[in-house]
Amino acid sequence: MNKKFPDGFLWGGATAANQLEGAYDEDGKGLSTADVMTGGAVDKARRITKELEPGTYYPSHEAIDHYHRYKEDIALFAEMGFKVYRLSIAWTRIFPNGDDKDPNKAGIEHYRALFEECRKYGIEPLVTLSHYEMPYSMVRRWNGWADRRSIDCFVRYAETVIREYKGLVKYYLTFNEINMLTNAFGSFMGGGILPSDEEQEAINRGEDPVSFKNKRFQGLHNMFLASALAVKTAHEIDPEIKMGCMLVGMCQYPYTPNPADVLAAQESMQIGDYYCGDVHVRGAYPHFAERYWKENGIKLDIKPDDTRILKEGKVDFFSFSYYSSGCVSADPEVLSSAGGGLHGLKNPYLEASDWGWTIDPTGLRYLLNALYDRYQIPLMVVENGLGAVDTVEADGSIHDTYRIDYIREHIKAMKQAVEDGVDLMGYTSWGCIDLVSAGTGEMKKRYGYIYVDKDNDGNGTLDRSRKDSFFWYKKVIASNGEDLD
Ligand code: BGP
Repeated sequence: MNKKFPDGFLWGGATAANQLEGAYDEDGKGLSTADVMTGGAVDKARRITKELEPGTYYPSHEAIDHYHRYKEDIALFAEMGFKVYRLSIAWTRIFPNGDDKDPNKAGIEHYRALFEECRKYGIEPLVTLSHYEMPYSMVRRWNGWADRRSIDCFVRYAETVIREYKGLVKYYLTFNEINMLTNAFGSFMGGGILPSDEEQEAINRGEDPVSFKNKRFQGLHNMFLASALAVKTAHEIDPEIKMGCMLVGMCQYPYTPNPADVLAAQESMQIGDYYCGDVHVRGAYPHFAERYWKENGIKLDIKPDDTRILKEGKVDFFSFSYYSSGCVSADPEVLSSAGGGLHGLKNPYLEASDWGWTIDPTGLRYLLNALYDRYQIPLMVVENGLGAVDTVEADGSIHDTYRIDYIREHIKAMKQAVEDGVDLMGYTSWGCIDLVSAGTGEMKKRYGYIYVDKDNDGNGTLDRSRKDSFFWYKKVIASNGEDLD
């Protein structure tokens, strides 16, 4: 069997405003959560400074200056043959404080020009409404998504942009990697939620205090409502618009065939993937939610109308990021000795990147099948790629064969899933142009087909150049995923 990628398959790349735009305070933009995060490294967490500290380096402030160079960058995407470009709108360019009386015209016009530039080349914009940033003013005043007031702010923002860009933008995602909120690590980037001093102390001891878990799960509930209302509104504005959710694709294997590990892995995917996926796709919490809330001391404020709102705002497609897989164990000894990180315990069968993320193309096929089994709506892989250090040769060339190998194997896995019968709409690899890492704030963790001359300390010309992977990906797109050599 050699089923091909469907005609019209959406090949392209993905970015996020706070990781590439820069111009953090230009043309009326407000301060966002990303703007108060310092640089970090693989072994050094990024700091959140409650005020901007003079002399501290904040990677988002200039990033790769895409705000001023978007025409050059989109021309390069077009040269690769992109059919789609996934980007996010900085909420703070439209509503600098979240609840401003009127939207900021300069912000609206900026994105209109950017979308028109994409359309000029026949590139379909795929827009994330909130990608790891929100107005910091909403955090200061009411701790971000922990408070229901954020719902109205988001819905007004979503409605404003969806109306403004009617006819220009057909595909939207509501929240980037919304399920990161199930994890303490994702609370600020994903939900603008800060722990109290007491909670922070417990987190520093490696705990996840009940009160903080409560804030995050309430935050998630508020975001689900906001997403559902945005979906409903978008469909009313233009029935042609397709709305998607966006999750971290969590692929979790049992560490051993011990039934206790198998069950632990199942539970991990239930909370990791299906808790958020079900609310978005089925419009209701899954069967296991109640027990989870009870056992974790989570008490949600669910209003009588909420159930109806969630039902009325089901998404049209399911999108997710996929970088790595992890293992789960029920054995405390393994838990303390196996090593690992964000994605789970380290899998002894897999190699890992320099940042410790295991490389597992088979996991992508596994996850595509698992998600399609459950949801039966079109899927899209909207992030995937290898964060790696690149070396620029004396003649300026960059031979990033490791990146080509990584992406090739993942495209093969997607093709297998298509042959399995999965309805897959498209693929946008992450960081198609080098940008700031979300996790570490570094520049040297590069994902791009396009190199950007800038280092971790902010030095460099910001000049763009084509890596070997640029020419390779161009061939992949031109052959609709057939020519992978
Ligand atoms: C996802 C985020 C992206 C992105 C990517 C790579 O979680 O949606 O914003 O940055 O991961 O992660 P990192 O930048 O930490 O390498």
